[in-house]
Amino acid sequence: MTKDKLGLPVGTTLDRFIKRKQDEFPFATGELSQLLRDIALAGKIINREISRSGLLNIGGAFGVTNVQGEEQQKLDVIADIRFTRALRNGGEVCAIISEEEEGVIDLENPKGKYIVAMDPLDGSSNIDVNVSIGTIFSIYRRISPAGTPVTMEDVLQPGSEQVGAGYLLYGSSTMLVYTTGHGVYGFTYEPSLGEFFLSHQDIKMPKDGSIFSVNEGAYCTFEPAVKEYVDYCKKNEYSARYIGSLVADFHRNMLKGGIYIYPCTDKAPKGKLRLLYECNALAFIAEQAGGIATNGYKRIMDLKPTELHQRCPLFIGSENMVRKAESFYKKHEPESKSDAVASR
Ligand code: AHM
Ligand code: MG
Repeated sequence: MTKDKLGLPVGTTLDRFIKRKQDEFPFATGELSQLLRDIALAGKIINREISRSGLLNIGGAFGVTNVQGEEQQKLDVIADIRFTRALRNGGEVCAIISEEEEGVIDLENPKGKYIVAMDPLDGSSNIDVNVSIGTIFSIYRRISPAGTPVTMEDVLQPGSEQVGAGYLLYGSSTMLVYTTGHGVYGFTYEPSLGEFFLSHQDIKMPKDGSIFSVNEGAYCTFEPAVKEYVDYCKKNEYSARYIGSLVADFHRNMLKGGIYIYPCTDKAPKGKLRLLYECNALAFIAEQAGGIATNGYKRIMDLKPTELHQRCPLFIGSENMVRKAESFYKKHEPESKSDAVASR
């Protein structure tokens, strides 16, 4: 690959990169590659909507709540429609699970081999205040034969069965970061050319770090183990950084070294984040980058989902930091096991 004076790969577009990767797998049929292209296209469209949201009447609440009881923002709904449309038109996906829809969305592509779980616009509370937001996606291969109706077994697969996962980050620049289980690659969007270019090759998360990201507003209601870990971070003068957009907090921590925590709280007794379309995707990326993701006790990708919008606590980031956080749970295990473990 040609490199410029800064040592950066030059001229590798997302399309070219996907094609090159596909050629490395002799039996690849190209469908997963096309699916990634469809996601990138939807990402470009959302990026366009977001970047001019202050000018158009697409900010603010839509006036209804989603299945989680959360107020839907207009951009949440627009992103959901755009992604669903791109995946329906692509033809590789037979069904979608979305944060914005209660049930499984049947795309009426009976031949589609893949299932996508997605949060079309994550960090909704930041949409109207010009702060980074993201899109998260997880890709599974269906279990039932193509051409038959999609089953709950198809959509409730553990994260370890993902064949791909990624996110779009709409930040100071727009990025697409994804993995298909062979490392993590990041592409930065060049809006004047309408292309994503490879900018972050084979991303590796530092084993250790000094950033902790947690909403400390709920500190009083954290489990003792979480309180003690947060106190430990403060005693060691770690930096507290919390954007309130999971993708943005995760991305920063992956590049710089850090831990993101969304624990059980009084308001969110089982955690706030959703296993299928938030935790699993980022867990796959974290592990591919050398980090880890747990619910305090168990590996996120080993959890067997039982419902579409299932929530779980999340500890994700640099390996040594997450292991340290887990060690506080181990210390408290005898007293916290019955209630905390049961809820996991
Ligand atoms: P959303 O999917 O409705 O946007 O909620 C998920 C978001 C995450 O991006 C973020 O890390 C978290 O919720 C923030 O929650 P809180 O405001 O409780 O700290
Ligand atoms: Mg979300």
